[in-house]
Amino acid sequence: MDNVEDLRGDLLDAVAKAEDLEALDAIRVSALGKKGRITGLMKGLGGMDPEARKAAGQALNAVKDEVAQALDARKADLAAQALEARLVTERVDVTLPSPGETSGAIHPITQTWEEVVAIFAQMGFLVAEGPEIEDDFHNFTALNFPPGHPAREMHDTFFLPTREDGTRHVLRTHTSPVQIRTMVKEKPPIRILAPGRTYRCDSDMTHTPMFHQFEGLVIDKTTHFGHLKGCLQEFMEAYFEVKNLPVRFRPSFFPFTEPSAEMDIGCSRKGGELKIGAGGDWLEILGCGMVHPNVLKACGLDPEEYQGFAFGMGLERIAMLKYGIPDLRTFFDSDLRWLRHYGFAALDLPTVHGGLSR
Ligand code: 2NM
Repeated sequence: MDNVEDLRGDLLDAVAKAEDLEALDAIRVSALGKKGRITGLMKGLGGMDPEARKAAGQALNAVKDEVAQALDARKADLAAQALEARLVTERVDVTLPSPGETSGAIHPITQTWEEVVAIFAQMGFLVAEGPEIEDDFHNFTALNFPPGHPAREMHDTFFLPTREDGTRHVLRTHTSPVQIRTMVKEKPPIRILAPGRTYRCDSDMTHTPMFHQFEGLVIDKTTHFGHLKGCLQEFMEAYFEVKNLPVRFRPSFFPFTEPSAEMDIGCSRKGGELKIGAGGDWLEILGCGMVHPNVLKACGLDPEEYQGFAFGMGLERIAMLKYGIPDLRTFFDSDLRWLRHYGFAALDLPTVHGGLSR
């Protein structure tokens, strides 16, 4: 049978020398487990006479407590050492400069948004924003869509549940309601850019239920179609970084403008590759026109006194053209490989003077 003093020495020595939590656990089992050495001695107490049993029992209990305490203390030491080792290897100096290669990137929609804002801001436009949930007046009626007009169906509108007062709100189908809100609130001259999310119940290869639009509005006393042409030509040349870009305007129809036009820019499609610039081919790029007198009236402006132009374009479309992104739906997939490929360096913000893109 084990001598209690020798056993105590053996166990405390082993505990002190244990290098990791596994070794420590093996010692605990060998001492205090079902078949452990201390447990074995405890079982032996039953065969002793009462006097000897009392003395041996006390001694054994004392050793048992001491070993248990040593095990706990060593376990805490090892845990502290492990933490210390981790802190050394995982140390981060937050004051060091960025290593340059960071895992985050600016989404091409954000990049394009900032580029377009920078160009129009340079021309003196203010950015205006508004709610994405709109009422019928701001999304349709004020824009010269009479109730029941078939053009309302053209828009594949998302309708919200009818409210208690009988009104039915919509997810805005364009950012034009922002222009309406501005004309209602402010006196001309008005020069605003309305960027934002828009929604249409449509989903296929070339449509997503949410997409981004940039609309612009200029209202003053003598603003005319020549101003529209010059403004949009200047924008296209700045955005696509092409001088003397050929442009043309074709007649079109929108309820909210008269006359209405579609703007094309020059391009070449040689060898199946699309290139913006001179080249004999044309690419449809945006819709525009002179604001309809009914729209001005709906906003409380006198069409005999004020006139102006408006335009609208899709942000995804102009981003795809500039950055060679072939599939619209990939903008919304949150695919990290795609984001790393098409993303932009953070803090590399576009300015007209500093260059719009890398
Ligand atoms: C377009 C095309 C043409 C437009 C008109 C207005 C408003 F509010 F002034 F009437 N905002 N936006 C407009 C005009 C939008 O998008 C293709």
